[in-house]
Amino acid sequence: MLRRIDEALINQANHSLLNELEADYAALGDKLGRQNIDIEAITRSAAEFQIAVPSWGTGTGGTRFARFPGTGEPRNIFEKLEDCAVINELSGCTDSVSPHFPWDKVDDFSELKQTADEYGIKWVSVNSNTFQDQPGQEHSYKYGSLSNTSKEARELAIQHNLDCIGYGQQLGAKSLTVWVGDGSNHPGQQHFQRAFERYLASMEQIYKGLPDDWEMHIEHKMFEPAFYSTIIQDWGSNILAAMQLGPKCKSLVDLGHHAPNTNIEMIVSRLIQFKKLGGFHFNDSKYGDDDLDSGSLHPYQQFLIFNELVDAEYRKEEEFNPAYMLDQSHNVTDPAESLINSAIEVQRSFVKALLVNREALYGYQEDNDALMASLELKNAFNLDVSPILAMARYRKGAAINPLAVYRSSGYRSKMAELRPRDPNATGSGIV
Ligand code: AOS
Ligand code: ZN
Ligand code: ZN
Ligand code: ZN
Repeated sequence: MLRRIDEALINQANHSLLNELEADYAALGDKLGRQNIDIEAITRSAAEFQIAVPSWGTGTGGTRFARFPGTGEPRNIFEKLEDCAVINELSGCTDSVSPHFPWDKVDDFSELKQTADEYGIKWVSVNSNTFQDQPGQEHSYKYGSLSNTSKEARELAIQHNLDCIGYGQQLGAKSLTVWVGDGSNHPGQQHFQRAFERYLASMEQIYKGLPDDWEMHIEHKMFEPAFYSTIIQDWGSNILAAMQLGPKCKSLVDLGHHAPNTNIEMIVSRLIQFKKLGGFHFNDSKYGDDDLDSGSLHPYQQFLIFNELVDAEYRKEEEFNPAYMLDQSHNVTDPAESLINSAIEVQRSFVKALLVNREALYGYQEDNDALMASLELKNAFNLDVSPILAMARYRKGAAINPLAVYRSSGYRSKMAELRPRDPNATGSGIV
């Protein structure tokens, strides 16, 4: 197996932290034992939890105003993969990457797949991009892509999505994520129904091109880049489209794509109930699609989402297999550090949700005991599960303290030497 971070560095750092971790883990094990929770079972589940890294998240993001790249950033998909391998080696919970085309330019897919295999990294959901024109593009997406009034523009967008499926097949991925920026900026600019009909007709063509064992995930977003109306603006339009298209089409929930204070966990429950939950783009936000680091502002909301997910697993809900991905914009941090920390924050929400006593909660719900029901959740959320997360990492050979090892490895400054910045490079600023 190819490695980016020296194992000896991780082992040495782990060695110096192990006594402390074992003491904390034993204390937490005693505490959970008193609630009849087996810490070992929880740690095993924590170790199995995996979330995908978005290839575009490994570079510094930005806004329409500016982008401030750091040094040593990846310049192509192979270098992005290298950083993803680092993130996985240290966190132990990010064994897959979600690519974005055509941002990720690939000449030889088998070489890319082979390199990823050597790092122990899988390729998951392939993202298409019809929200910007590529140099020399014959028919513009200025007035939309899959819903454009121009047949030629729609056909171009359909073909690009079909191409993405082909790329994904070569990488071993099993799903296509479709997010479009289509919409309008002026009342009256677009006929809502006709635009949605055109979108659905285009998506039908893409659906027909899905291999039998593939899924297609539709991502909704309230606004931006269109500021008056967006074609798939919320989970309502999303699930309608997914239902119309067929069982292989499901909805994807990006946490930042809702109006502030939206009850996202309830949307998740509805999508689970109707077998339409395809996956997630995790991030956090205060105002709009800010793409802040996961769990940095609303950890309780993230926990409540996992409460629904763990509940669905507990009830053995059929056709329930959502894909977990991060989708964040790292504007002021080293993207690798943010991705390591965010993956662990999502894993933390999952682990806390495992601590909820489901049968007790159902009992409180039946009895309409609102306070005890809410405390069943809150008590799980309030527990510090860090020793479980650290022990899960340690046992898989990842780092007890991933950020400390990352910094002591000097990885980014080494990359600054190996990856001189191309002054003409365009960044993937939109996330
Ligand atoms: C855009 O806001 C969405 O979050 C999409 O997931 C998008 O494809 C991705 O963030 C890359 O821009
Ligand atoms: Zn997203
Ligand atoms: Zn977004
Ligand atoms: Zn995003």
